[in-house]
Amino acid sequence: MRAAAPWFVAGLIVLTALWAAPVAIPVSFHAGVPVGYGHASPPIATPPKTIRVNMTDAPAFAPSRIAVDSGANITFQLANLGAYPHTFTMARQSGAVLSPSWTPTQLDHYFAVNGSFVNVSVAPGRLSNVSWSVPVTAVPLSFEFVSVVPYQFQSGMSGLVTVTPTIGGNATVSDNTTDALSFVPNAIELNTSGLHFPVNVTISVQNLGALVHTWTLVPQPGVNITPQNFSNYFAVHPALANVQVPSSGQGTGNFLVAQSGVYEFICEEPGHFQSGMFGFLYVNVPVPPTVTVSTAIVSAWILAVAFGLIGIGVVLAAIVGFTGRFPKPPENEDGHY
Ligand SMILES: [Cu+2]
Repeated sequence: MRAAAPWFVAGLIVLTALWAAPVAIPVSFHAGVPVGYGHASPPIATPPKTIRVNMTDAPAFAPSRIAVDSGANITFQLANLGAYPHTFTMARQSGAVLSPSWTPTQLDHYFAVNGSFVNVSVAPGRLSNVSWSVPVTAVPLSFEFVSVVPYQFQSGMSGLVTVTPTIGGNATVSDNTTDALSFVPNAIELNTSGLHFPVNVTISVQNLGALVHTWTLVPQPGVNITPQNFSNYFAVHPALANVQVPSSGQGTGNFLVAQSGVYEFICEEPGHFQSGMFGFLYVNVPVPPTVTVSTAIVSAWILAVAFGLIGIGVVLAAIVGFTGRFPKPPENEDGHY
């Protein structure tokens, strides 16, 4: 047993080393390059707007076409210039087309089921003010308005409010390029919470080196392009931003971002993307706090330690083999094991 002990110890060390070597210990640490942060601000509020709409016995609204901006606060000033009552009744459903062939009952039924944004009855010769908060939208909307007094809509008393999307806010993002063919930072976080899309983003890119670069942003979130396919990709999906970064200078650009997500940006100068010149713009997506790097480096480190342990084991085994034994184990006080 005593003779086998050193080989047992050496074997244990080797087994430990072999166990450690292939284990990919997940090691993560903060990216060497700090994360950049964009800054967002709301748009300048549009002042409340008063829109006068005349109601006549034609019967008709004048004007019958009204254009408003997304999110605006509107006061309709409804003037009944006729001898009959009229209503200003606006549908809640964008794009809904009300049919003049409907009976008054069917028209009432439509509004009873679908609701209305505005529904005001104005007596002959009277003026009525009603306020309306235009929905916030990133796409155009349209709402039909009619008079629900029987047979007025059926006789043509209708109109249309169109809503134009507006920019929900502004943001600035900055980045740097280096002659090491890298973006610093290569991860930029932009938080636009509280704003609606689209958000107008101004990007400025400072060149910290002499080589010219581009800061070229993919238009679709969640898309990863490669050095091999990016030319074809941009041919089909025009870049959202393509900032030319002059030597030792600054390039600026502007783009509208329409939705949250992770957008990749690259340098289009030949070979730069391939050399690692790319990064990501995180719109309302937190930048992962840690970046997991290749475990190859970690494995190499563990291998070095493992081989060190093997070395110690071999030396220990050699010593034991040479001297024939381990140091004598300490004896108990009473001399027994
Ligand atoms: Cu470049």
